Amino acid sequence: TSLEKTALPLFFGWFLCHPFQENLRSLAVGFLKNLDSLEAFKKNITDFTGSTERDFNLEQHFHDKNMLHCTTKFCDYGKADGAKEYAEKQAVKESCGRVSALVLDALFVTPRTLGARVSLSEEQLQLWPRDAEEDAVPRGSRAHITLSFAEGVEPVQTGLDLLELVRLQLQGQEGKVVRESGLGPLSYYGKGLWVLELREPFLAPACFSSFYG
Ligand code: 2AM
Repeated sequence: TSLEKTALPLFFGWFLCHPFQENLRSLAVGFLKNLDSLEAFKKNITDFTGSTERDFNLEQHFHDKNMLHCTTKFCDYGKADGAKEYAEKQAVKESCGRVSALVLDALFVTPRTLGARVSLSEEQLQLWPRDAEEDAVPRGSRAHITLSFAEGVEPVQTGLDLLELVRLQLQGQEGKVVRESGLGPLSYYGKGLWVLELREPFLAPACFSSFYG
């Protein structure tokens, strides 16, 4: 019915429970500070600044973002393909309001976005849409939390940046380990893509819900 159509949200996803939002933000700020101070990062600064040489500060490059979450289905109030079908799935209906633990196993940064990679459990994959990524990558590869993005960047970009990393890794590229930090190895993959693989994953309880905005 038309009434149901109007009920489709902007998106569905897992929303980080409160103290964990702050903890993750702190982790991300530490990551940026660390990266900013690295010689290897400075050497490749034109990835971020273009050809121009100028004062550059990673933390100022990225805006703070509130309400940290992992999007499952972007519905665009029903305009996105498959939005209605997704909203009507039994698993989706039953899961609204449920809390599960998200496993964050890496932080990544590009000139466009700052994100955390999420490794979904079998149960969480039940809520992952079929059309989130193409067949060439394992299901759930795109799952992430956007921590921030640079000015002028579209919100959809973080997932695309993560998919780029996944593709590189599937091709056998490992990146160049630039530093062994306390949290894990920090690698450079070229073209401004930096990845911190977390030795100890960050566990974040998160509530599955729709978001209307
Ligand atoms: P995000 O998941 O990387 O944060 C509202 O814009 C939310 O939906 C944001 O969380 C955003 O990105 C996500 N989003 C926006 N456009 C999208 C798209 N075309 N495909 C998938 N997710 C999208």
